[in-house]
Amino acid sequence: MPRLVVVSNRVAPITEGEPTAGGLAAGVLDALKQKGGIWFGWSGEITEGEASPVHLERTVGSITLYTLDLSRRDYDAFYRGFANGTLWPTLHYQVGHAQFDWAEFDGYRRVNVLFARALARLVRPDDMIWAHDYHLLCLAEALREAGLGNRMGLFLHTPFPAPAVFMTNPAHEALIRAMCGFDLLGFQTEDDRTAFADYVVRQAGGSASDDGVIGAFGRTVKTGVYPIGVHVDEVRHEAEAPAHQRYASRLHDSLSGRPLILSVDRLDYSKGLRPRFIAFERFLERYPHHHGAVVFMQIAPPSRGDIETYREIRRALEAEAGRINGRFAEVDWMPLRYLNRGFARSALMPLYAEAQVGLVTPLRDGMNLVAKEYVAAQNPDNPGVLVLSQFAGAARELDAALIVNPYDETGVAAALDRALAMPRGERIERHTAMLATMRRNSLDAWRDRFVADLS
Ligand code: ADQ
Repeated sequence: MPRLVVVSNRVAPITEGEPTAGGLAAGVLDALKQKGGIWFGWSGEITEGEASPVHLERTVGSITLYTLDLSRRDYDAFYRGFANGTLWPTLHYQVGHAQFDWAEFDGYRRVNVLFARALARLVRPDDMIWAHDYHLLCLAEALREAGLGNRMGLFLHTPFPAPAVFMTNPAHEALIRAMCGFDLLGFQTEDDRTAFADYVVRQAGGSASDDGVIGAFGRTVKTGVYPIGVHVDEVRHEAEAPAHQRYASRLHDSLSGRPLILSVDRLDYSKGLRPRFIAFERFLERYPHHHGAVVFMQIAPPSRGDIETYREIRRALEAEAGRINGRFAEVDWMPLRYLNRGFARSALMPLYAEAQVGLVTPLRDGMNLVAKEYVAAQNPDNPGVLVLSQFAGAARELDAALIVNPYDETGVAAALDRALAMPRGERIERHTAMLATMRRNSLDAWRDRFVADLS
């Protein structure tokens, strides 16, 4: 049986017998457990000299984890530079945050080649290679240059933007040409897939047929839509697990019966945290009957802290949180709780279950698993309400949420007021519809469909 070789920028820390993190890690791990195989990626370590050779990280059952360390120079150009300073903002339509430097693009390609050469020594001719995300757009091209003829697929976890946005990146053509080195390109939504096909047809003179097959740069590539999901029952189970209620019960006690609006994100400008804080302020201005009667909690651990834009957004949020609380707080009520830290998954799911409103308002998001986890964690007999950005991939499936435009702060404020007043019957109806969709598009379905199409 062909093995599966998974390649992602980072390999998730996994230990036998312990629950894994959400999303990518859980989905990938299930696939590897079924088929056996290799997971390869960067170790997270930086060496002061050259990149290290591949080393065996760990063997977990039938899965072998291999990693390599990056040199400082590669880390700066590839990871901090092109991947997170250029591609991430561009793919999320945030071109104002995107920098561009050809030397960083060279570094990005250099690391893709480094990965490819390392992989060439690990894979067998009939292995299937499944690459993940925007760090590895040039991997298949580099693998083919290294002489590999394996089946190769890429799943893009981020959005793929409209061609006019993608073309603000001066390396756009080289990137699309490289992406066409894969046999299968998977996207989160039909919007993303169509945007890619549009580029191929209108900018690259290629072809796109109704069944998703694309012809460009002398290659034929299948494209498909594979919305990533969650293990619905597992999330609910975790949300209720008696052993993990420590934080949830402290939170519950501190609320003294007040309803909770909850947001959980990595601290990233694409997640729309600042406009969300302003929308909450607008909500307090326009609906004063909620004063003293509701609490908004934002959980946002810092991410990518060595990139200046990320330090800026952190400073801006701290200032906004202080200003809003200073303006509205009472001696016995603090409207906004801002927690600059992460929680273990086992503690997070019970927190979702405490919240009457899940507020998920990214400016753009490939999918957004927090939205799905929030829905899955709810008590079906008395569920909370999801307020969801129209620009999250999840909005394509979860159309029974209260859908908002995150740029419309007044609209978000109105949705919060509506969510807090929503009768139980309507909440159950919306929740039931979302849960049914999420069961259809589960994490298992995501993985099985991608792997089946790749093979
Ligand atoms: P992310 O941008 O990281 O992922 P998201 O999908 O919301 O965004 O979160 C991934 C996981 O991280 C979730 O399982 C969530 O529980 C966890 N997480 C998020 N914030 C956390 C916090 N503050 N504390 C603890 N855990 C937290 C990228 C894309 C998304 C896409 C996923 C998967 O940007 O659009 O949904 O990959 O494809």
